[in-house]
Amino acid sequence: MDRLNASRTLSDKVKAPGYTPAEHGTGIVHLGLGAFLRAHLAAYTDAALAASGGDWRIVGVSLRSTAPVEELEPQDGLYTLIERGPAGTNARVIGALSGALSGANQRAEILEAMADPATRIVSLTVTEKGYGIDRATGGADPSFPAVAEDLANPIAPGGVLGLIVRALELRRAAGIAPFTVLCCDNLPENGAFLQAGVVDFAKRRDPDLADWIAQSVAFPSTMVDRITPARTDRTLADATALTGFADAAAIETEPFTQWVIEDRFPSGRPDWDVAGAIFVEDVAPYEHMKLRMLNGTHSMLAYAGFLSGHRYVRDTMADPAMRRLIKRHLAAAAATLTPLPGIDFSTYAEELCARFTNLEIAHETYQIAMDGTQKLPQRILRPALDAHAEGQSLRPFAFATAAWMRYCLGRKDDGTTYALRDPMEGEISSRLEGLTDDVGIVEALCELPGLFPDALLAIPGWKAAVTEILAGFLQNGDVAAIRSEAET
Ligand code: CS2
Repeated sequence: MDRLNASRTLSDKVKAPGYTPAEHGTGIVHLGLGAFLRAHLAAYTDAALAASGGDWRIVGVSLRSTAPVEELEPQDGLYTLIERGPAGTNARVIGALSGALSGANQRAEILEAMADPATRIVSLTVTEKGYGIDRATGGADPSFPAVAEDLANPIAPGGVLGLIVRALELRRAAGIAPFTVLCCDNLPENGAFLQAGVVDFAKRRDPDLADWIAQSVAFPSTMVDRITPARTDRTLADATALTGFADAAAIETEPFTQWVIEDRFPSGRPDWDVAGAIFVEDVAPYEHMKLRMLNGTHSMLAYAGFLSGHRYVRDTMADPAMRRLIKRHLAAAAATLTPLPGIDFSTYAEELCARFTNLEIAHETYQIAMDGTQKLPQRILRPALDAHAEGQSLRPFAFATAAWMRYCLGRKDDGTTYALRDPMEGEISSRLEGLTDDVGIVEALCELPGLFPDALLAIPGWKAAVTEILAGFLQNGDVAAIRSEAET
């Protein structure tokens, strides 16, 4: 079967790019060449290129793996984006990617692309754990391997902070205006978060460069949203059926998409607004809404759902006990938010339930359960602190936390074992070694460095509630514990 590429005539079952990709130059280097870039930022850029043109195509960078490059290079960066929803399936071929590079063997080319005057934005989706920023101090984390390596060898960096700082240094030396840095990961105040990490990394190398970055580089915050499950064989088979060609880079997603961005792009940006992006002064309230309601509920349902045998998010919505807990969590998370003009949080919650119910999307609870230590603080623990400050019930947050702790044991009630897939996996397992009692498990996990805010641990009743719920899981089994929680 021939591969999809720029010389192919596509079948009429799929929408082709509304422009000639090769006529548009590169303006963006994106770090993190995964599914989310393809379903979100590249799709917005594709629509902006079709509507208003411009040299805004994207060079995608996979920091470690070469697989995305092998998928995309033979296809001239083209890939099929399949949207699946209750109203049917839509597919389009995206032309926004102008190239693909891998940090495994192309570090010099990556720096060259980032230092190129044509590059005006460096955007990122490297997941919460990919930055090497210490959440407690806000600075670069020298215990993170890529940070240590790049501090030792700053000329040929391979990590996020090292690459951004070196590329900015090269631009400054050559008298080229800096690029805008656009963090698109699910972290609160993600622009300020990345700025602090970058400036601190630069300070460890050259305080003067750090000052220049602090003063001249824009780091707008963004809220990104589109549920994008891992690709399956069905994705690839459907892409072939739709385009008429083999497509190793296809991706599937839901119809819903949202992007809220702070409009601080001193060197310009694509017309993402024509594709529906919303530009605002302050993204923080939107980020909190999405992180706490969508992602917080996702994490809760991932742990509880996985343990009770639900493979996909949609299955948890079909389980009456889980559905009640999902609704309870959405309401509790909403209650921690400051009002957002024009947004009704209960309508947003209903829309989220509809999205979670999407029968066409096979989003694995095990996928969402990954990297819990990186997700819990902003999704569950901070909201719990705010709920407490407002005199609201801590129970939904304690339940989510206890479900995560139960999940950390790495074994289902039926005896099957699974990998935690968390950067703190080794530390979690060694702390839990030999522990079987609820109190011991809660203590061991609460002491994980940098995870639980001291203020939360100091709240009378917090640990007791988590311990009581965990005891229910351990004594009665996961399904019974979840059912009984749904009745409280
Ligand atoms: C999910 C997110 O895997 C996860 O942790 O909660 O990837 C979620 O699907 C997206 O943020 C939706 O925009």
